[in-house]
Amino acid sequence: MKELNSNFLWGGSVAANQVEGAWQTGGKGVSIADVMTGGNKDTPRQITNGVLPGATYPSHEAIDFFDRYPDDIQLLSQMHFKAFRTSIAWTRIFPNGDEQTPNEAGLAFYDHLFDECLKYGIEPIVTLSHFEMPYHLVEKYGGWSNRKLIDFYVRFCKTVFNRYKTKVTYWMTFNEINNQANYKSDFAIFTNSGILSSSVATDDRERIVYQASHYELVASALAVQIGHEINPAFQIGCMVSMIPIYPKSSRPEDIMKAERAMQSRYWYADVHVNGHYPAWWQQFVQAHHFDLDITSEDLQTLAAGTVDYIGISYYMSYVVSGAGSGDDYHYDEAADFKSNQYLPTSNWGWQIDPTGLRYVMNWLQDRFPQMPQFIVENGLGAVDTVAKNGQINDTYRINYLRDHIKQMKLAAQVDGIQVLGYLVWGCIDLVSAGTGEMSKRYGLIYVDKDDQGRGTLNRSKKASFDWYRQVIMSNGDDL
Ligand code: BGP
Repeated sequence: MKELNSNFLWGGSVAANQVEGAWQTGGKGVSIADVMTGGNKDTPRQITNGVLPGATYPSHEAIDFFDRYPDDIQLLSQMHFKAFRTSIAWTRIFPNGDEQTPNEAGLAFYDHLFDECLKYGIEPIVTLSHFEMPYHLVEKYGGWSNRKLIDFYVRFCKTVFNRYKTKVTYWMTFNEINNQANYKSDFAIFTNSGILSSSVATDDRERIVYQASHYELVASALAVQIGHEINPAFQIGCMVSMIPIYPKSSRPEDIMKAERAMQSRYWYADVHVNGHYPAWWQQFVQAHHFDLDITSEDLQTLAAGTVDYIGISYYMSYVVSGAGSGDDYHYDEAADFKSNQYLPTSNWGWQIDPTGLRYVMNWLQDRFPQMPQFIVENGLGAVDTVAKNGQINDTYRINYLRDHIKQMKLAAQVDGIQVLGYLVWGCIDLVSAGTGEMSKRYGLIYVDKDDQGRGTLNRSKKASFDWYRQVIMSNGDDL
């Protein structure tokens, strides 16, 4: 079997709002993440106006990466990381989002962070927007339902592209942009589109999310063009949450339903990569009289701003069955997704499916044959126990990662897919995006903090730390 490239980007990823804390330091403004309470797997996080009495805001301190990043990056370098993905908190650079002038203290923070990575030969990989838009843009403009957001986002991108053009090569425009396809989820439309569900009539939600998605896609395409003008060597990708949706049986209705659910979740990638909307999408918005604001200039922008690679997050798969709305592109994640009898489930109900990773990589390859793929998130959220001697034996995590890396290697080595790299999500324990918990841990490095915010914040190595170092040093041979 052919080897993985010697410059394969092994490493890990985080997002600013899930690690940094220091939510008001250095002139930082309030972001979406800063007004979300904690929750757990049974109780959803609440979206507040930031003043809910007694609320805990897990992002306010997070794991204090803002102050501790030199030590943390040093730990990652001990695993021989080649790449480290984080996001730039928009609110450190433009605290409200609609200012003309950036905040120098915020810009300086990321200069130092990227320098620290580069010192160890670690490539910084940057997500421009990862569930952390300025809350002011939600309140004043209705988030991405407003066309004005395009200008604000583009100004932010231009500023950071120029500032870090000699330090950062790999960028992604929006984290998991396609999650808002699940427009019935309050969490999805708040974190992706910056829209408060309370401000939208239920029967208008879908239209508004399509409109917001269009503005985001235009903004992404503009960012790609501007980025390439600033530095032609930039590699600017999209980022799509890949969850394969399988038919529950061989019934043709189930198969059609699964195919349509896939189309409904992944048309965002069609636009990012092909530069235009798929035919079914155009029919669909017409048939539903959505009357979207899409100009001919927008369509030219989409065509001119196609991405350089597809970033993928991968955790699980789902199953659907065809009873119901098979003739329409509507699908409802909460109601339609069924469990798969052949797969085990994580403590948080995510169905573990390593083969599904190879499957979605092939699915994308068939759809976008020339596009390199980059696995920018994969990992297991689990409860870790610290033994009396201080050891954390996370064999379940090692098994999960090993099984997924094996499938990723088959995709690269047998199926001929160009894979740029593989990043373990939450390589250091962090605040869960979905639940706000600390106890849903993904890390190779343990952080002493619990769901109530208690703990020393001390870092310690889990068993997976040494295992992953060996994986990287052997370029994926020694699993
Ligand atoms: C993705 C997000 C991440 C991340 C991860 C795990 O959806 O891009 O921000 O947190 O999933 O999800 P969770 O934190 O809910 O376990």
